[in-house]
Amino acid sequence: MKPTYYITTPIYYVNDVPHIGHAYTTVACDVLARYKKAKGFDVFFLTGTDEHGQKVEKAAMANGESPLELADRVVQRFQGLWETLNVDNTDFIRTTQERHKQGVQELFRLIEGKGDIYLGHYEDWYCTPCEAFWTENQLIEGNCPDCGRPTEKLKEESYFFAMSKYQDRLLAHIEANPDFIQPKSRRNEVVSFIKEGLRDLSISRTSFSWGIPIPGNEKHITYVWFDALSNYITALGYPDSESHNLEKYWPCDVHVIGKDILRFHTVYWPTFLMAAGLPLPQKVFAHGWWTVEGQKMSKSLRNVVEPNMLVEKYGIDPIRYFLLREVPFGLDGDFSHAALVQRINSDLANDLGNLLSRSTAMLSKYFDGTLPEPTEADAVDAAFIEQFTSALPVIDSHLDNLAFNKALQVIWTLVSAGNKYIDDTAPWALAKDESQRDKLGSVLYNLLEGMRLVALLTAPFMPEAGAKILGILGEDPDNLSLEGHDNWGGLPAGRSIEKAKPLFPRIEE
Ligand code: ME8
Repeated sequence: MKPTYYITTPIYYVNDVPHIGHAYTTVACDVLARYKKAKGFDVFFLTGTDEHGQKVEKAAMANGESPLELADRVVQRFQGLWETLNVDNTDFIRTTQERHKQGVQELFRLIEGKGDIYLGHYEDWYCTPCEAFWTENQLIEGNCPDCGRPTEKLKEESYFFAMSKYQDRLLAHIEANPDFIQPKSRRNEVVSFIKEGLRDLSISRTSFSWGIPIPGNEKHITYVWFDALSNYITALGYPDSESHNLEKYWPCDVHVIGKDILRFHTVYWPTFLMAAGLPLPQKVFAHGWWTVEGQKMSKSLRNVVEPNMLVEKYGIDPIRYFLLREVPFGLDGDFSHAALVQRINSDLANDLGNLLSRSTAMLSKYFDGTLPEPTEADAVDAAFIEQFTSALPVIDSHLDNLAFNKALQVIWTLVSAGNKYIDDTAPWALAKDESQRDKLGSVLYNLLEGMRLVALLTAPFMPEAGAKILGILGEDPDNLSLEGHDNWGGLPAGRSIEKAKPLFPRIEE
């Protein structure tokens, strides 16, 4: 049986349309999902939408539509974008789906049955126009931090989850599993937060109605984070499923999230799971945030980067590449058009595109496009080949650590090695000397075989380019498997390979 790999994105709120930040998380997960598939894993890659809660209810009201109408409309924007970006998710969960609703209610019942959910009162400062509760610390001179109007102390009946009970167990788990929260700086942040003391968590609301009713007391709806976090198991069919996906894929290998929702995933979610007697996720990785041309992305600044526009202008693969190459995953980064154009022109058009054009053009010119048999490798050839074989495990370990930019750096050292190999071996000089014919043949074989491996390694990041290069090399563009295909020497001599057209056009701005 194949080993399994379960990876998730956050489920995105439908009160906002998708932007570059959402694309970032989802593409990152797609790259890992594709890579693990290529390595022979049975992959379950989940994304979806978070459709309940007051924010969605309000956005719908402002638009004069029902929350579900809003959700039905916006979910298409997300699904459409993932299709455009070549995101190959296994499932897409919407929290308004019946399967999810049932799972959430079951999880509530289970935890309640174990005695970790109780009915009490939630008391805080309430802003009636905003329909929002605020803690004393959040108020600005006693007024609502959002609208500035006066607030009043209000008591609302609420169900509570006994989160405080799990404080020590959670800390012990984090200590015993150093990889549970990544990167390390985030882990320290969570540990300090827990050490300040966990309070029981209000997990129901009565002040609005757009949510999953609490079983047995329908005056209450489920708090949106209890609802949303459960998606990671309801999508697998929790509490049980004919597909047995829960037994097969849970606990997940990694929840990939933005740093904004770290606490929900590393404090709330694990303690819910502990209460339910379910295993915890293996890893939660919080990536950084993108700013745009140095500024925070916001509707009011009108600087929200719309991924569809970028794709139209620059293409899918370059955007996918840029997002993961530019900034170390885990750190904040800045999106700028200049940086994007620079990456496309130098890494893609110059380095990768030129290597393919030069190699196939020389094969055409010197061997009529027929791949020669490689003869014995001399020191230069051996060193070139060795770079490829030694790079594979390094790339593998970088991807296991979600160090996408490092993995790409290593792949690009191979691309550079190819260009340097051409300069060092000077095929044009070898071609002038008939006695060097075998040597010339080996050089071209090695270049194109290197190209094949580069294509396979690049394919998770740039599926179109990867498949295109493989097609040019006469390989099956649908077979992106790295299992048994990542050994040196896969290209059969004698094959016809045509001169490639430029893979990435240079962007002139
Ligand atoms: O928080 N840079 O949904 P959401 C990088 N529904 N990533 C960004 C970003 C930026 N500027 N802006 C958003 C929610 N993101 C909840 C999640 S999960 C059980 C429920 C990404 O629509 C990042 O991954 O606000 C962040 O965590 C996510 O979008 C938040 O999406």
